[in-house]
Amino acid sequence: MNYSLFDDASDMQPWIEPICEGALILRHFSVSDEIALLDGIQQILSKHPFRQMRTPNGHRMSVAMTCCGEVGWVSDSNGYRYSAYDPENGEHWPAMPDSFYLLAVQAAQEAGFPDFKPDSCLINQYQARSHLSLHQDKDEKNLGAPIVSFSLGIPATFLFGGMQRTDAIQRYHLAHGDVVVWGGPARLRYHGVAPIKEAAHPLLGTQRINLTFREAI
Ligand code: MD6
Ligand code: FE
Repeated sequence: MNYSLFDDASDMQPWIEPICEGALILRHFSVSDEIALLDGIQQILSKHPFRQMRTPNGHRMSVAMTCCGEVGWVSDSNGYRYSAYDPENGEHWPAMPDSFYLLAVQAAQEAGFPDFKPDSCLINQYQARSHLSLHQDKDEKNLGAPIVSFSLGIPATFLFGGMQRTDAIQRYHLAHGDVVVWGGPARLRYHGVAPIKEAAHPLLGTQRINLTFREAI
């Protein structure tokens, strides 16, 4: 039984969950800006729809991606890299919406990274059973800058390992509105996303969307 008038609201109060030195989760951080984020995503998708890229060894990724900002992350038979152009249509990636930039800077600030100036945002779409294998984010030019990662829609289990692929892995439940900030001594830790379980979210339906902001160039 729920006796408090305020339980629903207080459940959504932001709070900080430390992961390790350099990494933490800002719980519920972006819930109040969900509409601005979804509007921005829709705008980007209208000209640069989600697509499943191929890894250098020819596998199609289960996660679908698009980008905004000065450069976007692309993968094909030539490898992973940042590019100013969408390989699907040759057009420049769309500018990062101001609302995205401001929210990412704010999140970084709250996590103790006051100088963050993201120039790239990778937008990932997960459906049920999509996953992201363990990897390091090391293609960015400024590894002194953190990565700021927004989760929207259905939940995920974030896998957080160590500096070696074979190190022990911690698991974190990421819900709509949660933001992971990741830098300093944690910047090159292996991480991934476990296969997504079927679920539905009132605003996003059966998908999870993840935005990751970086200083890539
Ligand atoms: C995701 N995120 O959460 C994938 N990388 O869908 C990442 O790969 C990631 O969340 C570096 C730092 C934070 C992240
Ligand atoms: Fe990553």
